Amino acid sequence: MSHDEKVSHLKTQIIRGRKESVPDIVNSLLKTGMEAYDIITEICAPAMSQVGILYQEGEYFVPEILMSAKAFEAAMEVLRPFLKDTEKKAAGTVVLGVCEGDIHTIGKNLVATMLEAAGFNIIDLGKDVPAKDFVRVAKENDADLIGVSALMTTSMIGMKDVVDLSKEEGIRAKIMVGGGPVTEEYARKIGADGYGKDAKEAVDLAIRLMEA
Ligand code: B12
Repeated sequence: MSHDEKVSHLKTQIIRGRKESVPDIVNSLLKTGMEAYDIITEICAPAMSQVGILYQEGEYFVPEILMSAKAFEAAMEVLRPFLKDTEKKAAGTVVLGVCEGDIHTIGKNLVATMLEAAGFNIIDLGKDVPAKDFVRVAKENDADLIGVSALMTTSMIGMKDVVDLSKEEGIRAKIMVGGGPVTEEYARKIGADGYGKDAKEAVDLAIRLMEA
């Protein structure tokens, strides 16, 4: 199989939710010298976007999405160790989670992995996290940053609660937000300290906020 064929094969297998075949293709792409980060951003993430389109078009339902999510996770399991930088660049504690009412964890997990690779200490609160938990855990751990993820227009309103509550409680952690429906403009409107459109931007932003 040529390199291009492997790339398109991996994308197809994620879209079809064939998790069994994923590790072998990912390993063979790594052997060709493709960077783990590029495999994620150029193949795996676009495959999940395609799954979203198929769902929107009524072609896919939740069970199909879940199979694709598992195939994506199978790729991440192979790739995660390759993302770890030996030389830690940043130091800081980030409390990370998905807004209340939202169970989309894939993007948040990717952000966590990339931040960890950049040297951050991650406290992962998981999914469906109430605003008060973000703030309480940030306070208890004297966190530098709070990262809030939301994938639905209905859940992203919870981000404003995190911002408002952290101001009320006077905690020092800066707040960064991201996820499908979130925009730079929305982040500014709710008074968050920053917005990142993907995991790479999340890392750049976190480093910037630490320096500020
Ligand atoms: C996978 C998926 C699911 C899976 C989630 C599995 C899991 N473990 O996460 C399952 C099947 C469970 C699911 C369920 C549902 N889903 Co869904 N799902 C998706 C899908 C197809 C892909 C999301 C994804 O993983 N993308 C890949 C990752 C890598 O990208 P990402 O999440 O955007 O993350 C990147 C950036 O956004 C950013 N980022 C993310 N978080 C953060 C945080 C910070 C701080 C920063 C800086 C950056 C950042 O960096 C990430 C990495 O690069 C999307 C479609 C789409 N296009 O997004 C729909 C989608 C999000 N789902 C949708 C819906 C409607 C649902 C359901 C209501 C369906 C239903 N009828 O039950 C339920 C909701 C359940 C709930 N209460 O949350 C809608 C939301 C529409 C809306 N209201 O806005 C979407 C957009 C599909 C659609 N087109 O209609 N879903």
